[in-house]
Amino acid sequence: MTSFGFSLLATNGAARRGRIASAHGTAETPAFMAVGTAGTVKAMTADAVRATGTEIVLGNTYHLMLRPGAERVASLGGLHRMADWPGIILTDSGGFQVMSLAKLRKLDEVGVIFRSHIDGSAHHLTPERSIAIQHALDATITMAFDECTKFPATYDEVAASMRLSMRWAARSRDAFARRDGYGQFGIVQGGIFPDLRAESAAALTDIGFEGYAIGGLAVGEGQTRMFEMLDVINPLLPDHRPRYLMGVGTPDDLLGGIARGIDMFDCVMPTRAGRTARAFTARGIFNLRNARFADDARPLDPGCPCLGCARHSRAYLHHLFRAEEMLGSMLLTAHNLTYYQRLMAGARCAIETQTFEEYAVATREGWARGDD
Ligand code: PRF
Ligand code: ZN
Repeated sequence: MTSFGFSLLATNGAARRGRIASAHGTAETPAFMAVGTAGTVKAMTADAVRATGTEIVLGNTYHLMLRPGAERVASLGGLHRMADWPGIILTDSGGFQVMSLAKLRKLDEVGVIFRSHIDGSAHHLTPERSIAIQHALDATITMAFDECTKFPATYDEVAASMRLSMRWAARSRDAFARRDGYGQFGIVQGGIFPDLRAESAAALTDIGFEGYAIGGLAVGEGQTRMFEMLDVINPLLPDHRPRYLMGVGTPDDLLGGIARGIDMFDCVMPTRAGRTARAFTARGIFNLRNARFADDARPLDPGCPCLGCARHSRAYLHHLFRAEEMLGSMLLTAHNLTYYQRLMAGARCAIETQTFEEYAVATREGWARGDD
């Protein structure tokens, strides 16, 4: 059995090209992970997800504990088996989703008590329970239980929230059952305060995790401040462990994150946009519902190998969305994930050839040029 590991294969400035090895296979980094909240990447079969070049799928403790229930997933052979995804699965720990989705939340030192957004039932999530649920789901990568500090917040509020997350991180580590090929990531918090970010990074590296995530960003602070925080945090994290920027982002956020040393990203953006007719392309973002596509016989994004681009016209995609046909969402989700994965593949190749900056510049130029 392979043990969980991260090898750094090349660097280009602060940008890193690496590989994650695990019990469920390998993943090339920088990596974009597809969001599969409820045990499915919405509108996609597992084969279709694989065909986009995706190597890691994300699952959510919060959603899966409520429906169908962690023990039920375990009795169905775990999330890999249930969802036909033998590859790497990373599960988020639940705290972030409780705060954004659940009702009647009450947070204290022990954990969070909340009511389900589905049926109003009461639940208690603690670091210990979150880690046990992620184990039952058979997550390859388990996330520590944290509080994503709201933005904006005062220095004292952010400090108290971050220190609670660090105590929860220690309890999450104690609760984690070490198994060959499985890993656990700690989550750096501390808002937009450099000294709190540094304190958090030090607390987590003292505990020692297989990887480190950066949480509490992309919550309204804006790209400039997010990038400033990455410049502060990344140099404080160990070189030989993967770094994951949670819930980010736009294609431009990914280029900026990679340039600053991030190895892993996840975001609902490509999948959610795909279901609402928005397409990411080499020439920027298109809304396929727009009337200008009604007679456009060209492929959506020439050179894209996805089904929608290889076999269909912009006019057909436009028609599918106007007619509210499910295939529109399916094809455009697959396209957007393919776009994100090709962007990452291009970045990996550019880092290897020491041309990442040129790659980023040329990619941004393509977006700015727009459609012909
Ligand atoms: N913590 C956790 N999950 C998250 C975040 C966080 O801070 C974010 C913030 N962008 C997204 N997902 N556990
Ligand atoms: Zn495509």
